[in-house]
Amino acid sequence: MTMSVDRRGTATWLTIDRPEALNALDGPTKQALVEALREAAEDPDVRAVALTGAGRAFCVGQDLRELEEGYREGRAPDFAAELERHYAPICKLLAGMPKPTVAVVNGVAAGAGVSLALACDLRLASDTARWRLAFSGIALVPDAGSTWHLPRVVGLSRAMEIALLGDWVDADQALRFGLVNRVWPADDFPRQAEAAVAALAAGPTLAFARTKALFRDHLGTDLAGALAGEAEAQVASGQTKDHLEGVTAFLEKRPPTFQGA
Ligand code: LHQ
Repeated sequence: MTMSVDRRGTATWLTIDRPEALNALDGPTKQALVEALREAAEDPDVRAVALTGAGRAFCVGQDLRELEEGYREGRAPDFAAELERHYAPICKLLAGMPKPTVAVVNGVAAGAGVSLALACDLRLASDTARWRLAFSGIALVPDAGSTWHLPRVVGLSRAMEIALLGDWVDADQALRFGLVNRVWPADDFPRQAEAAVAALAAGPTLAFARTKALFRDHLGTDLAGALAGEAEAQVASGQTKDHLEGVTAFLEKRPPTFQGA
């Protein structure tokens, strides 16, 4: 197995498990990721999805060794097919996941590994994690959704810096750039990340799903459209059990217990 799926309470943890190749994405790993993400999306008992890597890396993107034979013969891979078969579905599944997605960035992230982290809602990182877009190192353009996500996450100027200057981004810089949401010391990172994911998995899942969809949809909407979208989503949110529980808990001066329904 090149990827493990681990249920921890109401969260599911997907761990890319090829530490000897720094969790580079070969065909079976990408296929396993597509399937695991589909299952997580459809399973109502899963209320948050964490994506992480085994060993010292998060993920270093496409497995270049898998493509070695063609390159040695002077042929580039069929990029259109590669991207359509796995990277686009993975990116869309992460972005459209009707529950929070968290990249738990335990170490090096490069190439499409950065793209996967960017497609998640939040990025939590160890202070040993470092980031490099890496595509320019092999004369490619950023892919797997990173041309869409990166400027939106860090702004156009920093996206240009990360893509064109190509330097490593360390934990401090990643935090300053807004590339990551939280950084913790490596020894405390597993505990902190697990607690953060568990808190998300205990949240108002349907409201979270609608929040995600509204933010993404409204990136291309004017204010009037956004107000209309919010109203529609709020009507639906108002009819959930979790809304009733949230208000009741407030009135009773106790923390709410959300069921994700
Ligand atoms: C790897 C890889 C790797 C295979 C380390 N593949 N084995 C491209 C094409 C097609 C379609 C769609 O999109 C893409 C986009 C992409 O994602 S292109 C790939 C972008 N990623 C990279 O260019 C990163 C390449 N890796 C590196 O530059 C280094 O490994 C870094 C700087 C990440 C880490 O360096 P070190 O800490 O010095 O480790 P290492 O280089 O010794 O790597 C450890 C092992 O991992 C090594 O295997 P070996 O058998 O020699 O011990 C590497 O070959 C393997 N590995 N990245 N992408």
